[in-house]
Amino acid sequence: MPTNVTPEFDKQRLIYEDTEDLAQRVVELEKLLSLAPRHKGAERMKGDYRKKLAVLKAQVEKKREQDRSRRSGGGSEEGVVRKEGAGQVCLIGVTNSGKSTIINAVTNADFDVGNYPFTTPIPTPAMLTLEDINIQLVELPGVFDGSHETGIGRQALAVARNSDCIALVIDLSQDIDSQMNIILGELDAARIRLNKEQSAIRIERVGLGGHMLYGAHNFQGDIEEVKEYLSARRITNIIVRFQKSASFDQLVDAMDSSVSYVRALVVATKGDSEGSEARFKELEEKYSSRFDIVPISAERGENLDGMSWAFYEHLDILRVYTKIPGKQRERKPIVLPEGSIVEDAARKVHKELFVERFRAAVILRANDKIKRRTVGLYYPLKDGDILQLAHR
Ligand SMILES: Nc1nc2c(ncn2[C@@H]2O[C@H](COP(=O)(O)OP(=O)(O)O)[C@@H](O)[C@H]2O)c(=O)[nH]1
Ligand SMILES: [Mg+2]
Repeated sequence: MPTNVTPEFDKQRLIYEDTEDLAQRVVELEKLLSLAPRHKGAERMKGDYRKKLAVLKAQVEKKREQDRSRRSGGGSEEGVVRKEGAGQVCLIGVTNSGKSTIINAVTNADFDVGNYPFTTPIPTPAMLTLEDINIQLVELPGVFDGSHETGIGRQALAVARNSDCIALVIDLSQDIDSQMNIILGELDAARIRLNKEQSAIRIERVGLGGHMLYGAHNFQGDIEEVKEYLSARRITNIIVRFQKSASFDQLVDAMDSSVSYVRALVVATKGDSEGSEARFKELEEKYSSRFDIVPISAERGENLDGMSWAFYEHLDILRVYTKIPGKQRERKPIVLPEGSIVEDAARKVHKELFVERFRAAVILRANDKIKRRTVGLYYPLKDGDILQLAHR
């Protein structure tokens, strides 16, 4: 090889070549690339290694997928709790962290509370009424290190994956890090990503056209690596849009339909217990950049309203009240995803009348500068809007 390389590089090359385990090969090859010379003459060699790296990563990923589908018996999601109400929040935490007590405190439920492990062996729902809507709370069985490999744990995580929001319940009377590590580790193992931007990469499988990669400047790496990866996975036609800065790992996630993205927050409970203040501070220091953290004491009933509204906020929904001119608005709202427009509400009221024969809509916003506005079908709605629809 004409390229001048360092002795470290040569040594690493031997290590890499002698490594059999696929995942370890990836590690060694990445190390090798980091040791490669920076001058122009080495570009070609580095390019070859990068291609190899992409192929290796694809092989590792494929193997993981195979293992996964074998473990989960084909990936069917059994035991998912039927959703009811405006949205579902599931509570996940280690055993005895206080999940049942929280649910009992804000719903009519009467879950067993115990100072012994695994009081709640299956995902159990209860309804929280918040003003004029219902939010379904689901207690998941306590997680522990490796619980995703047990039947109960798998079932629990299947519920979490399908949920609208995950509340990480942290017991402030105990060590923070060990609880966080277990919960985050188990969720991660179940391929559930929390509060992650799903939209950094958009994937579209198409019939022809080859590898169409857009926004390549947003890819944190060599775009050739992406092409190699796709080829190694035998994907010939695909559109990949890098809409925001994204890493190779994010691409792998985006390609994998088994990864799910769920909104999450932390409920820090037992705020009445000894040492809870210091632990709460620690929790905030370490995790407030990733999660909203809501401190409560379920036993003393402290900040339960704050917690309930935090759930609401994390469901990313809005409430719209329809109104017939001259009458009071409807008491029960229509619940829609945030970002919905007049048409979405009209569709729920009566599609033929108010969408197909739509004439106009009036939005009443009591707290707005403009209290009454006439709008079209595509007008964006806000939480609390009162909506009058008129048809032809
Ligand atoms: N001091 C205090 N103890 C609590 C609080 N919430 C729950 N506990 C206690 O923690 C233990 C476990 O509660 P439980 O709700 O069964 O936990 P789960 O296993 O997560 O459902 C029980 O002994 C509760 O009395 C709280 O806010 N403060
Ligand atoms: Mg319980």
